[in-house]
Amino acid sequence: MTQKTQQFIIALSKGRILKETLPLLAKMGIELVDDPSSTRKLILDTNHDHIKAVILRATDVPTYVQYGAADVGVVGKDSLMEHGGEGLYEPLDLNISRCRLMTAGKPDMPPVSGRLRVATKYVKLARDFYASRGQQVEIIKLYGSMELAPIVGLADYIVDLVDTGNTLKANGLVPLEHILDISSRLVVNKSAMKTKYDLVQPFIDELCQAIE
Ligand code: PRT
Ligand code: MG
Repeated sequence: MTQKTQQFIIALSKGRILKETLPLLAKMGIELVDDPSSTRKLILDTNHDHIKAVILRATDVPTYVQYGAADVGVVGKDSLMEHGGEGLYEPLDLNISRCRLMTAGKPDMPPVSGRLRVATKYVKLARDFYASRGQQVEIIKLYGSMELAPIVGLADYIVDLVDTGNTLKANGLVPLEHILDISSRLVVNKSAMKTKYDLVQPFIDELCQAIE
């Protein structure tokens, strides 16, 4: 009796991480059949019948992999830590889409009396950072354009990703405290690591070689 080949599903983060992940997959001999920038399909075929890819919002990648809807995923350390990482292994640092998580604000801010107001989409990371310094803060959850918040007086500071610093500068803000170095990681569903070991382990090994 022939055994049915198990499916292997890779969850990829949209945007800049996807752009940097596809060349790594190509080095491993995995290529998307559908063009991710034009297709309306949500489950994409690859040149391997048993390997499929789903392209998701970065913040959803850890959730898909945690629940086993995808076996592995590629996601920024920022999204991963904000998710919490339950049910996931993180075997590889892909060293792509690097940036820093920082606090930022207006230059020459006078000391804030009372509780700081901090705008961010990284509620958990921001709370942990200020808690570690014993600072009382009110976190204001935003979904984008964090740089606007200090300018219009919505918040005293922001917690956001910084790469070149150009976005902060263009908005009259300065980077202040460095919280965390960010890069993209491979995450693996903990039970897939056991039940699909013969697919997962070679994938990890080949991706590791592709990074070098
Ligand atoms: O999804 P969303 O629209 O909120 O983010 P995005 O479109 O800015 O980025 P996207 O979706 O392409 O990729 C997001 C992921 O890429 C993050 O989860 C990080 O892991 C990683 N990454 C690496 C970055 C950056 N570098 C980065 N510079 N994500 C976002 N930025 C943004 C930052 O938020 C700020 O607005 O770029 C701006 C700062 O860049 P500089 O060069 O001006 O400092
Ligand atoms: Mg985006």
